[in-house]
Amino acid sequence: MKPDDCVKRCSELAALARPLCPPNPAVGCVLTSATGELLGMGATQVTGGPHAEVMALRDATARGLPVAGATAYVSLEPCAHHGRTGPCCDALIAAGIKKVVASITDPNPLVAGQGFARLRAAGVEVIVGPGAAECVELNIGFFSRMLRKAPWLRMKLAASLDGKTALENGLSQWITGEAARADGHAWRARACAVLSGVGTVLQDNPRLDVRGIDTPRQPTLVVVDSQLQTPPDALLFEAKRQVIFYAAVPDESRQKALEARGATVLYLANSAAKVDLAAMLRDLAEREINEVHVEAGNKLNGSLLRAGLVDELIVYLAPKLLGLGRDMASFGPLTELSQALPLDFKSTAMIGPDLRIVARIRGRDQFLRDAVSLRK
Ligand code: AOF
Ligand code: ZN
Repeated sequence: MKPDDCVKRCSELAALARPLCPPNPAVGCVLTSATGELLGMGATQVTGGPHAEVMALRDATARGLPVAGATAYVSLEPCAHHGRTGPCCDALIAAGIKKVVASITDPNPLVAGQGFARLRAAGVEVIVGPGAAECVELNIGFFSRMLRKAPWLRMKLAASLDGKTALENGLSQWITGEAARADGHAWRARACAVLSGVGTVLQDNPRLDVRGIDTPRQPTLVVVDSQLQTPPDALLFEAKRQVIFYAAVPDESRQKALEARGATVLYLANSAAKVDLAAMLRDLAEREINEVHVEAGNKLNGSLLRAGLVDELIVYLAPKLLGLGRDMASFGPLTELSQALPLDFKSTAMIGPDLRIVARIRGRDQFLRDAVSLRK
């Protein structure tokens, strides 16, 4: 295999592992002989399971192929710490790997260059860089959690072409088509948490879980509910997954009723007796939440945008006009056009009859570019 193909295969292996391994980053590894023959491949397994490098070494063993003197391509720096598993850099050294081509330094402070240092100290040649952009995009939430101590926050919106998410009377089911809704579930599935607000819970009684997709795990559901108004018989309790309520005003009996349904209730109030959203995101990062997928109403959407906490929008636009109705997010009114929130369109795609736009709040991904340019 050519070096470029090995780097590409690592990204592909990592992408396949992506639904399995959060909060771990998705990593791929390819082992080749000095003459470029494929010896083994692997990817990160479910949390607590082996990392990509160990899977690739095992694959070579299973094929009966010796790896002494081989090159390891890997889409993240091999780890140097004892976490849920042992250090991959030591496993590579012990196997006699002579060269490591890694995409990017692991931002985890427990690793952060130490994996490369240990490999070099053992006489292994280390090259860093190929495939870095792919690795950070695939693991955007992991990089965000490690480098910003906050999850990557993606807000999903479904609207008519004139930007309405519901009629004035609240009717919203359904504006976009089935294909767009299925695509939305795929984005939910890749997140560590789905975030919504009590307004949506009371209005729509949604489940907010991943359906119609074969997924090994359900994202945690996070509900912003200042006064704990969620009814204990809400449909969201039907799905098997962790549910966390962030509240502001303590209420012991409501708290107990929600806890009796298996939920966790946390109080994080700001001075206005509302949930401190920035503190909530820091708390979620401490709970190993990498990507947060927001599906909420215009109030919570507006609060998150006003607080400068949104990184990315994923907008499904249906080819119809609804006229007067509900907006995507309530903030403003702004008084100058220069106050507009600047975005960069990242991608557009047709999803069935609807249009999907992924847009980033300008500058929010600077930490990724910094991480890519860092070569250790
Ligand atoms: C690697 N290869 O495939 C991945 C790595 O608790 P542990 O032992 O599973 O370690 C988790 C950390 O390992 C994670 O935070 C990240 O720094 C690194 N992930 N490292 O060498 C892999 N997924
Ligand atoms: Zn490792």
